[in-house]
Amino acid sequence: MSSLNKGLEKVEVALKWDPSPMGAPVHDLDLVAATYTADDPHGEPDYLVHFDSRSPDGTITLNRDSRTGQGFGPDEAMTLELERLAPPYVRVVVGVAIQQQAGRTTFGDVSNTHVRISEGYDKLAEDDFSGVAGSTAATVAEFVRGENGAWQLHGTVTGFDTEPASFAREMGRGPS
Ligand SMILES: [Ca+2]
Repeated sequence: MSSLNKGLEKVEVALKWDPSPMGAPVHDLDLVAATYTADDPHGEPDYLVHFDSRSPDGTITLNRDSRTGQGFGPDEAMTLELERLAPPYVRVVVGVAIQQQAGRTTFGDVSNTHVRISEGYDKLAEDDFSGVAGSTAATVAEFVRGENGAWQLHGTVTGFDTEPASFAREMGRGPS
């Protein structure tokens, strides 16, 4: 094995947004990761990781969870230890869903949204969701295990228009 093919090992996805103004309904954004196995890489997720669901093997961790966007630094952050994922896992998709309460809330309604994907001090990608302002959810990263076993980051921010629960099931398929 050539070390030149070394892929991503441990990445972090960090999400920030500004709280809604005083008196307005709170904006609750959620990071969601879905894992896929080689049997069904674009179908049903094998498992999901989000605010009330953990990774069974501890490889994907939601380190920080916010329901309002208040505070300094990232409001939500997730660590993915890709190199520790068992061999059947070949794809992990990470998305952001906006909790829908009264009416329809899109990225355009939320101030200063920002997502950053990094490995150590290396920034791999970042986005401000301006390209998906009309969407209620979006995929932000797709990690794929190549034939040589190395994990790579693919894809860009893609908008969806679904509730968080259905988004988590559908996000691996791409927008319909
Ligand atoms: Ca949240």
